[in-house]
Amino acid sequence: MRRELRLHSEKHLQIAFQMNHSFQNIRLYGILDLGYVSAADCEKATRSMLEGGVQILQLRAKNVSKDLLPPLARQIAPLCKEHNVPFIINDYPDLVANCEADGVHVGQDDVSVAEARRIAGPDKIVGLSTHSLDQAVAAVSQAPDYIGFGPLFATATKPDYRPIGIKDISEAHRLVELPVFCIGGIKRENLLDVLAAGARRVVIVSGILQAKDPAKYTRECLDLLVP
Ligand code: TZP
Ligand code: MG
Repeated sequence: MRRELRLHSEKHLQIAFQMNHSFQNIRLYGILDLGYVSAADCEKATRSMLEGGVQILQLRAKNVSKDLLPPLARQIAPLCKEHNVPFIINDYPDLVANCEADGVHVGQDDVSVAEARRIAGPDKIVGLSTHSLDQAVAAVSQAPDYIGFGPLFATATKPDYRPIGIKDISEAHRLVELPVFCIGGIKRENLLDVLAAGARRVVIVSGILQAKDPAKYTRECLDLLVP
């Protein structure tokens, strides 16, 4: 029994190492949010984001029937695979397999990281949202593969959350030994300020999806992130 436990935790450590390692070069996280893109336009928007260079892509569908996600996800997953970009489903660990996804993103009020991992599978990516420095520090004990940290600025994409600003970004990076993705109200125009405050990785949602040319906008953001 003891030996099994040890083997299990070694395997988990190895998986965690591989996951962390694979985040090494990931700086730009794009979210295909159905609040901005219709189901009919998902494929086109996905192609633009991938062409522009998002390095991880999430499907986020609030206020949309759960049944609609698998067929949509199965259009998006192969495109992400072609670009070698991990594909993440928001909120639903139980849909990961059916959506051909590489992982799931959960919030503070969703199932725990451990439960999400149990449901999605041990080799899947599990991300966790955090909304304060305290939550970011507390996230470490849950061992997600990455955290979101924000909203930094007020944003229509997540209107009910108090923006936390940029003052805690470097402390979050100092205290949290996980990939930290800053999120919330980040646009091409304020990206350099966010980076100057200590951010290394960012999520950009409405900035990309509402741009006249989403691929170009994405490329310009990536150029700032990876000079
Ligand atoms: N979690 C914290 S802020 C946010 C989420 C999903 C929304 C980010 O969207 P935008 O449009 O880039 O501000
Ligand atoms: Mg959620």
